[in-house]
Amino acid sequence: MVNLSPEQRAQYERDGFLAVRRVLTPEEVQAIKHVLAGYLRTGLGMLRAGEVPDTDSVFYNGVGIQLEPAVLSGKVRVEDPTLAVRKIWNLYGNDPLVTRLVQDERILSLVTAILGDEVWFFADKALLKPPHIGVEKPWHQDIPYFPFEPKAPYLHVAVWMALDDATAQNGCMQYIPGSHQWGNLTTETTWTESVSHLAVDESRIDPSKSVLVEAKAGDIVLHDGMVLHYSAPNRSPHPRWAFILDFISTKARYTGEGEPDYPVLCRTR
Ligand SMILES: O=C(O)CCC(=O)C(=O)O
Repeated sequence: MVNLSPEQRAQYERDGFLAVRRVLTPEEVQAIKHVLAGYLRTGLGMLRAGEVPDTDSVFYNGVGIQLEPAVLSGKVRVEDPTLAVRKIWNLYGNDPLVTRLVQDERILSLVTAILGDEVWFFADKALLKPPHIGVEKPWHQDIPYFPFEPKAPYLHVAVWMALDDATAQNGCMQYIPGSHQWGNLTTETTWTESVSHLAVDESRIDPSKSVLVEAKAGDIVLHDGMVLHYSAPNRSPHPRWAFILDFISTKARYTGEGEPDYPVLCRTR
């Protein structure tokens, strides 16, 4: 169990994000990386033979794997799948370690301290920013991506786990403090080569107000679904792997088809 102090809670409510240091052990970080690398090596084994998929994403046993644009376009040839991928997602229910992690009491205690006793687990994804070619994630808010209303603060928490040390050079997270209170600024779909994003009204963003949150492997950064956030391209020789879990308060209204079939998780005591 990880308890947030009153100061940490107040900081999260004021800024819309909060770094919680040294939550995962080095062994746990290595175990998650090992799982991800296993899926990448199996799902993208073709790279070793110099073959590149002709689509942006491939699926392996229900797990999605999205190539970095530079690899997909052939601009850069990478044979090692762990150095070629932008994103891998949907491991919950496929991999036992990730399935356990989603229900880990340290994670759930952090999430329910913010969202209340009952939450939906919505999604998992790892963003890998390989050395030299990892693309930026433009400024955005998360909730507008998700089939939930209202687009308002304190209904979604992202649990962003550093699996490598994340620095200004390899693309650590950046936030505009307090912007979770600014309403829905999402405007249109934009593209970074083959990768689509929901962009926000850039005139509202003053990059000089952005706070870089460097993190050591094993640290967690929590952020609200409405806070403006960004990560820069990785121009360094070091990878920047992060694993992200998205949780939604069951007080939010589901706007997708039928009934939501996301697992409902409760505070552990
Ligand atoms: O890890 C990153 O670079 C971006 C993560 C992000 O934007 C998110 O979790 O919404």
